[in-house]
Amino acid sequence: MEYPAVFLKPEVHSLAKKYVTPEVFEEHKNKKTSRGYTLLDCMQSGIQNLDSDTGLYAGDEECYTAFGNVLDNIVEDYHAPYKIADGHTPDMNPDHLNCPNPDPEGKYIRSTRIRVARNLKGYGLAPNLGKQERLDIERKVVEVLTSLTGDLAGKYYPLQGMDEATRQKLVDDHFLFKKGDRFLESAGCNKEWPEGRGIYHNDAKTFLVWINEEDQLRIISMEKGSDIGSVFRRLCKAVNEIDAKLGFQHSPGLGYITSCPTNLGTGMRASVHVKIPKAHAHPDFKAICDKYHIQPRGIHGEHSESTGEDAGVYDISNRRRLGLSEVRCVQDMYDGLMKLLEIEKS
Ligand code: ADP
Ligand code: ILO
Repeated sequence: MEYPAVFLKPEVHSLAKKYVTPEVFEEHKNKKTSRGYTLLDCMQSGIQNLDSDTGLYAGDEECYTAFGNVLDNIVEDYHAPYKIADGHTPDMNPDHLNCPNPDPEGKYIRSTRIRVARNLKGYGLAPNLGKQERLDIERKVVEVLTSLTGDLAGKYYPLQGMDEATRQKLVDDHFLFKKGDRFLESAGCNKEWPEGRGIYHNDAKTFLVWINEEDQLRIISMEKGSDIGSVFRRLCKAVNEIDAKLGFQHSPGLGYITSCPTNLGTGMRASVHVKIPKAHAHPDFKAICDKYHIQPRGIHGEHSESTGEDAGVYDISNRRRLGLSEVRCVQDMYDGLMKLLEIEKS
């Protein structure tokens, strides 16, 4: 097993390159997790995508501890100033949130969405799942989801056999994932696509669960407008009920375990689609985003741009996920959003 020579190219700036030096690689290259995953397996996405920022995915929970300090270093660098020894404390109590509707007249905010990533205890993570395991996970999760009641009651729509027009409409309307991007492809998350993948949702499409994409579950609450409290309340209810029935992979220092180290902790991304052309053009836009720990994206998912009739509409979300509670993640998004709205209005 050779150190990936492409990492020596100057354009590679990933955290994987930073922490897996040739010496470190030599030290850990022959180690395997009990599910047979190696450090080189974890690094595939960064090797095949030289523009990666992180450049590494875990194939199972054990990867986070199997290769000396490599993953700890990557986690602590991405989630700085958090230290794994500090410990991560969850809080999914919606009563602790203080987010009065930021745009009751609906002038700026089109929609609000909060998602968490979760994986079931006793299984590998997406890059290292066999076909049968993926199908088992799908069956177990669907069984629990279809037992939910009230506003969480809905139906499961498997990707296998879904007609193309329905699938495309779900993607265009921001409900469904696209086929995993090149990063996920090279991490091994797209194997046997689309078998075992699908989406559960209620009739109103305000509660949705993606099954077997980058993580086994992406639990999503979303709605038009800007009632962040309502979106968070629905999410908490759903996540707490599902957790009680299935049990999620979790560790005291890493929080909820996810395949991408950037999602560890809460696994949460709380976002609004908001029209802020002026704030976006402001010279301090990036500095404000950094100060408030928020991240701007185009509105068609990560790595997308906002163009055409969507020009000026951005996806604004929390950037921090580990070492702070779910409540605090939503609060980060809210505080940053309020600052951007203040600039937009002035
Ligand atoms: P994530 O990692 O949170 O799933 P993506 O950026 O890949 O993020 O987005 C997934 C889908 O969710 C995309 O279709 C995106 O447009 C949609 N989405 C994200 N935030 C919102 C929002 N606030 N309102 C409506 N749709 C959203
Ligand atoms: N693997 C990519 C993307 C990392 C963060 N995004 C997601 C979807 N996990 C990279 O290393 O740049």
